Amino acid sequence: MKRTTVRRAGVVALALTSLMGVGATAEADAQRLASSCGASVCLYEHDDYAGAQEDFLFTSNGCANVGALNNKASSMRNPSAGRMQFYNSANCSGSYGYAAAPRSADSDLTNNGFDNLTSSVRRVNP
Ligand SMILES: [Ca+2]
Ligand SMILES: [Ca+2]
Repeated sequence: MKRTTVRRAGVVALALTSLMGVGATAEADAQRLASSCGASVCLYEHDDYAGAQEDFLFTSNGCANVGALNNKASSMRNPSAGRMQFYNSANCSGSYGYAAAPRSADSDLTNNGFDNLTSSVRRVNP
């Protein structure tokens, strides 16, 4: 099995989310809308950065397969300086169907024809 230089941070992010108190929900929601992505690129299950979140931390250019959110991502944040390409197939095979510019976010992938399709993400140079 080919090793990748990509480290998955999704488990950490989910653990932090579960530690937030009930009283902090409204504040947490506001914070989430402002920015909830501390990794290189983050996928969200629903539009407007809602639902489950999966984080990807790229330390170099490379490809990462989507885990729990495979074929479920409906919005994304890319706070990194890298351009990200989203693929319908695993292992970034074939041609990408969506590209995220550095420091960009998209609250709804539907208008890009890529709702619930992303199976892998590749970081490439801008
Ligand atoms: Ca979805
Ligand atoms: Ca797919």
